[in-house]
Amino acid sequence: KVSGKRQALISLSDKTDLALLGNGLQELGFTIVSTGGTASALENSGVTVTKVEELTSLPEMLDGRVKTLHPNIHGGILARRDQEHHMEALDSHGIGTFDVVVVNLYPFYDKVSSSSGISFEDGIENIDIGGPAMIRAAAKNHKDVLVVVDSKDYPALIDYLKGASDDQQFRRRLAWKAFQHVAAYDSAVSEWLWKQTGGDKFPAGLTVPLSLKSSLRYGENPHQKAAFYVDKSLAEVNAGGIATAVQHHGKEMSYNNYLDADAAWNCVCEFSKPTCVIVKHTNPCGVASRDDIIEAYRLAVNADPVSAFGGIVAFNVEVDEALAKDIREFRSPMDGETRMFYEIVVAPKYSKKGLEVLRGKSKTLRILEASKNNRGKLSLRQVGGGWLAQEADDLTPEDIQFNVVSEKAPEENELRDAQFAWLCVKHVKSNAIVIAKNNCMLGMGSGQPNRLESLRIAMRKAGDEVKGAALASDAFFPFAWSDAVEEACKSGVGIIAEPGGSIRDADAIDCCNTYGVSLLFTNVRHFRH
Ligand code: 93A
Repeated sequence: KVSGKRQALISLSDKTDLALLGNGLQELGFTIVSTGGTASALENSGVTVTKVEELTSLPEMLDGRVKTLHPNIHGGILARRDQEHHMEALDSHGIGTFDVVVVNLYPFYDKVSSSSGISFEDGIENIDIGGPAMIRAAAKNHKDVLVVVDSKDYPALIDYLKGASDDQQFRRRLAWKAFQHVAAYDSAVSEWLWKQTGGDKFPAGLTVPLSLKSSLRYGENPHQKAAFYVDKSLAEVNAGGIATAVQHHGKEMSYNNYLDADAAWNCVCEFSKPTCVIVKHTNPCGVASRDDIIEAYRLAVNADPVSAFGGIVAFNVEVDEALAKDIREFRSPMDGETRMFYEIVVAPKYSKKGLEVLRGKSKTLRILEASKNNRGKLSLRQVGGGWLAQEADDLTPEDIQFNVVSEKAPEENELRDAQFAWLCVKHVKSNAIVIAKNNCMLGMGSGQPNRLESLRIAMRKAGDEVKGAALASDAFFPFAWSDAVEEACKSGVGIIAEPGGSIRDADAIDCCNTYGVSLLFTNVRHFRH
């Protein structure tokens, strides 16, 4: 080594905990080499720094495009310590080795996704070239170079350097993380460039920059290993959604918790009025909108108290003290005694008191604060040997027209009920039927391979209340007479909303006319497989 001292190379856009890192390395006797902005920040924290220019004998040039791309830097990272001729080459050119490389990249995702937007030229300038080159070089040579891309790893790095052991697993883990960081970055760049080609239609130039959020205790069942990955290009710009939710309390989120919380959150976000949605096994089993959110909550539980027990409760408004108390105390309508038990409460906000009260409900109750998922435009599902990609089903209520095809025109309140049922049915697994009245779901049937059976389940749950209620079906009715449409009419529903489009549409219309029921065609289907 030229200086005889261990050297660390630091070049950071995100300077979180830089002082901790710089001082930690300095105390361990490292010489610290750094780029312009990082060097100034380190000096401000009392760390002595060697500027990269001193090693390269060249200034940062081309507006910063070339700062560290130089053999005096990359030679010091890439040289194999076990190859004599590598070390001789470094010596003959006066190049010192680097033992530690700490780099994070230009904030490309934040810049191109900022709400104010940036020009194409600015987007290009935010593509980091020198940073990934250093990270890749260090990760390749991780046997001798520790590479850190995440400020959360600074304490572990310092501890490792203090210790005597040379744990190759630790080094490999850092290298793995480093390549993940670069891969996610390149994916985001490529995705952005795809959009700049005017190609925002499918088939997209699909690259999904995934990064590991956490290992999960297990998957859908305890014998399945599992983990949660976030879509980095989305999560880092605060795109909302369950991946970015903050957990205030409770047991660790499980695989099924994430699925259910996601379903509940997506459903409740559909509604503009104060609404409560209760989900069990990804299906909403209770939904109600009211000006008074406590009333909405109670109605949602009452819709199906058996299913609601152990479910996920979502609100689209703040949980204040009064609501939190009701969640804590409300007794199951089944026996009027047992307090309702839930896995998760998810809401956009909690008042201080509200949070305090909910925390007191149980040790395990997971309390999530989520923001609206406003960029989840791509949905991916795995099939054997491949992935299916589609745009998310993000039609809004305003996008849907409810065309009256029956002789009977609906009353205003019937139309409102049908629209409410329609919002709910979109979130129920196919075949999906929802029965609703007065901004409250009364019954739902889901996941049955035949529509008639889903309808019967929904009607059974709605009981007597089905009279005059609205019924929504996620897809058209293949048969009407002596089948689903006639059974619904006979049960006394006042209005039916369905997509239409069956070769037997005329039968459905005739049937509704015979029973004096209003029929609406939406021309939109909401399959959910
Ligand atoms: O413009 S670059 O692609 N060319 C380079 O040679 C280079 N070297 C480091 N970007 C480069 N960097 C990046 O600068 C790092 O990845 C880091 O994000 C940033 C740190 O710059 P500063 O220390 O001046 O704040």
